[in-house]
Amino acid sequence: MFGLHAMGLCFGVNSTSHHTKKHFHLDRLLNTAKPIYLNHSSKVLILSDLHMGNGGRLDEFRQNSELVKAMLEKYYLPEKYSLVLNGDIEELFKFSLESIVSEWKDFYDLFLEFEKNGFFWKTWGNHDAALLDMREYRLASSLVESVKFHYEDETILLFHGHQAALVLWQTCSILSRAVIFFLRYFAKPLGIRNFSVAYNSRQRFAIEQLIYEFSNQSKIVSIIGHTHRPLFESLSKADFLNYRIEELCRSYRAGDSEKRSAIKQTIIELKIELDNCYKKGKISGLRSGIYNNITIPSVFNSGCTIGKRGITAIEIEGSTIRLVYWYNGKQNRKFISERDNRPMELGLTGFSRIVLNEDSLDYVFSRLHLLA
Ligand SMILES: [Mn+2]
Repeated sequence: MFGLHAMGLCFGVNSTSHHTKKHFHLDRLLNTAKPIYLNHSSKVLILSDLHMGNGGRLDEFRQNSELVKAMLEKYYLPEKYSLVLNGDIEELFKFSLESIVSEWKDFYDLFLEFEKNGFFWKTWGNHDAALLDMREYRLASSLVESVKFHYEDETILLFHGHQAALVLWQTCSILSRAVIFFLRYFAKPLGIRNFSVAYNSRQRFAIEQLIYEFSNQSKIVSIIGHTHRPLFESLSKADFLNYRIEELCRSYRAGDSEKRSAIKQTIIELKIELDNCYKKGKISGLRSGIYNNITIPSVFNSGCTIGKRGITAIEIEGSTIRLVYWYNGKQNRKFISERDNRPMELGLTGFSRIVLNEDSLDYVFSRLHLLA
C-alpha cells in the first residue's frame, strides 16, 4: 500500500519535470547513489560481470581467473587504483555463496585491499542481488545499488544496468515475458551454459538506449555492465585520425625544422592507419554513434570478464577515461584498438593490456552538454 502510494506520488512529481515516468527507476538510482569525489589524481578501475561460480565446469569465471588475479595484484593495486565492481560478481543463479567463496577466497582478500588505495565499492546486479539478504557476506559493507562520481561539476553514475530492464519489462509483450520466465526458472536447473547472456542483441540495444536517453536528459555519464557488451561511444577511428592530421597540418608552418620533420613523420604513420580503416571497412573504424548520427558519449560499459580470449575494463585516470582489453599475450587478441595499437606487457605474466579507446572527461562532458 505504502509502496504504491509512494510510486504514485513520485510519478506525479516527475510528470511536471522533463523526466518521464519511464526513467523513474533510473532517477531513483541517481538520487540514492553513494557519492564519491574524484580529483585530478584519482585512479579507478571498473570491472563488471565476473559471474564467479564454484570452480567447476559451469563456472564461467574460471577461464579468466588467473588473468583477473594477475592484473589486480600486479598492476592495479601497485598502481594505486581504487576499485568498483559493477554487478553480477557472484553467479548466485547457479551456485551457492558458500561454494563461490570457498573456491575464490583469495579474490575477496584482494578486492578489500583496494580500500587502502582510496575506495572499494560493489554494486549489485540481477545475478547477485540475493547478497542483500546475506548477513555474513564478507563484502557487505561495500555493497550499494549505485555510485556517483563527482568530477568537477559533472556526475558519472555507476550501476549494473538491469534496472533498465524493469522499465522494459513493464512494456514488453506477454510472449517475451514467458521466454524470460522460462530462462529464469527452467534454464538454471537444466544447467544451460551461458544463461547469463540470455539477452539477444535487440534487448541489449533497448537497455542501452533507455540508459542513453536518461543520461542525455540528465546530462550525466552512466557506466554500466549487465549486457556484456563493452561500450565506449566516441569519434570513429577515421574521424579521430582525420582530426589529428588536420591539427598537425595547421601547426606545421609554425614549427622549427626539427618539429616539422617530426610532424611529417607522424602524418605518414597516421595516413597509413587511416588507409587501413577504409580498406577494412565498417568494423575497423568508420562507425560513429550507434544511437544517433552524432556521437554523444554518455554511456560506457566495462564489458565482462567471461570472454573466451580476454576481458575488458574501464579505467578512469585523472581526467582520462579508457576502455582497455586484457588478454593472454600468446593468443591472438580479439579487439583492434581505436586509438593506440601498442600493447603493454605485464611483467613476465604472459598477460598484456591494450587501450581500445580513450578520451578526456572534459571532452566527453563538452559533447554531452553541447550535442545532447
Ligand atoms: Mn546482469
